[in-house]
Amino acid sequence: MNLHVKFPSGGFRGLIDSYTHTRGESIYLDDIPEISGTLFGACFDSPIAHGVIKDLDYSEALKSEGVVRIFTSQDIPGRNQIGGIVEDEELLAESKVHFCGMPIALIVATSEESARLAVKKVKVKIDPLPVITDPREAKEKNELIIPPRTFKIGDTASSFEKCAYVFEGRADSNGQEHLYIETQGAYAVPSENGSLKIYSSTQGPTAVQRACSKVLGIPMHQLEVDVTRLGGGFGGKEDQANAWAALCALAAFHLKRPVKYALHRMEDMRMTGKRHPYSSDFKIGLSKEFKILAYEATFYQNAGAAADLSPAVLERTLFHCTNSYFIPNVKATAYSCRTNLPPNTAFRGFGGPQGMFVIESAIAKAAEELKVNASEIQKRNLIRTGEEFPYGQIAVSEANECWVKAEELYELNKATQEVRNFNAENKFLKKGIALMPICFGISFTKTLMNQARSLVHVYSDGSVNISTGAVEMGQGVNTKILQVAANVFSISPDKVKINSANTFRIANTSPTAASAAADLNGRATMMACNEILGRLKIVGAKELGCKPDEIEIREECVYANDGKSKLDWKQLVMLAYTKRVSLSEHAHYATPDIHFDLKAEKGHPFSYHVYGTGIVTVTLDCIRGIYEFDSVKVVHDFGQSMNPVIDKGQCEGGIVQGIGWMTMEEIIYDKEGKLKSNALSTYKVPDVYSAPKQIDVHFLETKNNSLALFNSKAVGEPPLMYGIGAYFALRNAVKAFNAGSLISFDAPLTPEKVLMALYSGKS
Ligand code: MTE
Ligand code: LUZ
Ligand code: MOS
Repeated sequence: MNLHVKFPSGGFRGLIDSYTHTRGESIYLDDIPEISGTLFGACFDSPIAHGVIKDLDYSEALKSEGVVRIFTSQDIPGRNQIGGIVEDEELLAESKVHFCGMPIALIVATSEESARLAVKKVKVKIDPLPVITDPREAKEKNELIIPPRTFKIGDTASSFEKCAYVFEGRADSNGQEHLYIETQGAYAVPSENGSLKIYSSTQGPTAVQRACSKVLGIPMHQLEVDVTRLGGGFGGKEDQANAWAALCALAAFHLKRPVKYALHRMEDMRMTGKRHPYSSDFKIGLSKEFKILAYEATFYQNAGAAADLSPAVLERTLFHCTNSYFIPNVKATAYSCRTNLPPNTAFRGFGGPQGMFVIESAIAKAAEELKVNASEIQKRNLIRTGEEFPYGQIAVSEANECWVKAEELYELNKATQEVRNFNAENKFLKKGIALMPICFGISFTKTLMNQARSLVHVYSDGSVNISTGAVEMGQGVNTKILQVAANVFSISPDKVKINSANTFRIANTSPTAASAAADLNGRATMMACNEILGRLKIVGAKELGCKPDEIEIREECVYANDGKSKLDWKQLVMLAYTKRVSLSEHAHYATPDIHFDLKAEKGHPFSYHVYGTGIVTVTLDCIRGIYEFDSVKVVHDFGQSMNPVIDKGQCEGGIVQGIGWMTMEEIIYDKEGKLKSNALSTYKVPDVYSAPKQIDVHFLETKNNSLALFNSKAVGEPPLMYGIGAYFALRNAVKAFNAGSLISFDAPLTPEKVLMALYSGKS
């Protein structure tokens, strides 16, 4: 493996997986060599969104060629329950179905084709029940997943009275298909005494282990879950990989043969949940000087038919409902509404983007009514260090730094003037520009999840092997963990290998999520490596006749009191081994100082916040309603990036994914709860042609990041939220063509909706 740079201190660049990725040699679930005798699963899933199962007839399917057995809820030896936060989700439907795509039976056959052919021969009679797809309707009918939650600071009612301006409105954002390149899937292999090894495309190996343990009714110690890497997760495999693993495990458990199930794209789109659509009401009050004095919001989250992660997503919507602004009086209430859609789930940003879209809509509404640029209001209200978020945490803010730097670096005044000039000169082409400041809290909002472990082995040849609970899904976490070991030991990256995430090596892992995997698992790795290094120093000191703290390893040479010794890394390791000193360590890290009181809805839930400012510019064709994003220019708070190539990639990917959510990816369920956008021909994600023509990422170096790994702030989710600026840039372009447009705050702003908006409100 050529890693370009021998030592990390020389500036480590890129991803360790690049080599095998580009050669097509990286191993994903479907690349695992199949053991002979492997069987294949496929689900018969509900064609109806809500109803009572009257009859299930799979006699024809059983006779179908290659079919070995068909499993229903009756075959579950443990509990038919996969709900994580709330126990409200059956693995296989018993008497009722709650959404189109809900698994009813698992067909196991000798080939994938046979299994899928047999699925078509299953007959079901379902007495339909009323279908709810709209979260506001669910709220009216009191169909709530959990009781509503409210975050409050100050007193909104009395402050609205003091405001010079008050505006109200409604904002809607739609869901988003994860569209990981690798679909969901699992492969369960039985071993002795009823144990199983389960390969799963999951962000949460322990979540899979727990779900399988519950379903099979066997202890977790019999379930080895192994994850080499994912072809993307984006939150979609934080919780929703469990079902497929549990189904494979169920079949393998009964049949004592390996069983695999990798979903086809359309099955995946139909059966799995997505980003939560939200419908929200807002009320914003400003002073004469455009200070936001009061803000109220009510969020209706479309949770789908079961809780899944919705309560946690709901919470993050509240945490981020004021984005990067300080507002002294806030009251935000959120309802998690049960509908008859597949349970919606984690998706990059985890409810944060939905909350941020609403405050940005409120600001845009105010700006439009007051006939000023939204940026006038945005800038005046950016949170400052020492100010308080509605949930009680005191900000250590980079919001102003990012904004001011973006203004200067990207010559905002000039850019704004250019847009104005362009619009004055062009009748049917209009440009729009918008600024999007972001603020995202790093840590799982559930405090207990902020823990991780790392198992480090140094072998007698000086090579190092590391296991953590972190799952590599293209975000580069393995590279960052490798950098930690290479750095602490001061050895070549070639000497370090990162293992698959495996529940027998690392127990009780939190999912790789919340952008926190490198911080948590990297810290644990740093602790383990430092522990081993300490032992090596004692061995070296004895050998070289000095004190342990006088020993240093630099680029694989051992130094005593700054003098190069006769020992190198390999010899030191071998010496320790011969002296019977342990060369392995298992370390545990728990983020310090975070807490949250659920009764008061106050606390200090995040180890830190990530800030940034993006400037989005778009050109709109006002005859066709189509558009191109000229540029997205951001100043992003990276702390001190430990791997600029990875971090820039995360920014670019996040931005394009955010733009997709806001402008073109349109999930459509009909009134009966059937997914109409159920294939890549009807669901459009950004391609190279629709990605912005230019993306600039400026690395703002900031301090105060001692809880970040090597002071390098978490980067996985925050950049997605720059994409929200795309909606507002596009909206501004529409308004430049038709100031009286009746355009609503309704994302995604697809070309279709743009075209309607361009000519709405005109007589
Ligand atoms: N990047 C790639 N290439 N693929 C992914 O699936 N998931 C995102 C982000 N970046 C994702 C990604 C999400 S939702 C999260 S939470 C983080 O990566 C998780 O990894 P981290 O904690 O190591 O940042
Ligand atoms: N998952 C989770 C997350 O369980 N808790 C979180 O706070 C979170 N945040 C972002 C993404 N996933
Ligand atoms: Mo990311 S939504 O935390 O998997």
